[in-house]
Amino acid sequence: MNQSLSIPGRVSVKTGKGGLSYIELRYNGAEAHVYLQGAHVLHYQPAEQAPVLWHSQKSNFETNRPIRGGIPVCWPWFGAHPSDTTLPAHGLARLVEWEPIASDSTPITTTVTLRYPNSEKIRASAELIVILTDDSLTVTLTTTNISTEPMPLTEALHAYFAVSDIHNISVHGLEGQPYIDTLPAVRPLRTQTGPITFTKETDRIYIDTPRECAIHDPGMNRRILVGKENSLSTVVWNPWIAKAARMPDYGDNEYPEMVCVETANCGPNALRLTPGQTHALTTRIRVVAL
Ligand code: TA6
Repeated sequence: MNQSLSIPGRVSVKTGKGGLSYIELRYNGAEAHVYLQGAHVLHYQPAEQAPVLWHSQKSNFETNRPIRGGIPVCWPWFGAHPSDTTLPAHGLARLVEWEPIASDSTPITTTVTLRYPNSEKIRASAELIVILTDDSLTVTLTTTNISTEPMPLTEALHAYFAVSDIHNISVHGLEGQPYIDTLPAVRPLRTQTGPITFTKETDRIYIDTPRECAIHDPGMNRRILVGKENSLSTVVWNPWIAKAARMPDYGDNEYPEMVCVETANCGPNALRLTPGQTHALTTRIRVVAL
């Protein structure tokens, strides 16, 4: 990142894990780290709070490989590619280095903007805007269809949140919502009854919901609020024991430490952008007392 984007005390470029570069955002005791690799927000910590995002101690930190944790950008498809099994799960965005193109500081915000490196593979441009305030982190992924054809789009800001113990937390805000249970082969549609609690591998796509979710964590005496704009899918995931053991970049005993609550558009909420259309997906993360 060229130094002209640095803002003393607010925006700086540093060398992080695996020698990868990241941008440190600071404001009024809060901080966030955005790795250029994948435009990947790895760390977010409000003042006087424990880190809000989680990442695996076994994560890779190499170009062309996804980072396990933080907020992976799943784009321009979520999950398996709809027609080409040779393509990586969750798209290409998280595998390449994005270019930081702008930074800004105001009396209440610190912001950085990164641009996806255009490629012939994807006839779309994308930017990620990360805004830090003293009590929130807002991440917006904008997509513009630069082709002359309609563009199918599924996407997620696939956030991994740090929790005290998966056995003792609950996720609120999706009560009564339909969801696709992705674990059985037939991927049945079910309806959420009450808050979400966790006793086994959980991998659900809640559909047709623009609602804010709250992760209630008594062990850390906090709620993590996951607000969103222009998103109708919310993905909730914990791999639990067996799947954790199958993932080389995820520790066997790490599953109690995290839960994913992902701001997305996928499944029946998939999008189709007309030529020239721009779409912005936003997640807004805040921590409040329980
Ligand atoms: O968001 C849930 C999910 O789609 C799970 O099925 C699991 O595969 C997770 O994403 C992680 O995917 P990744 O490709 O990062 O291992």
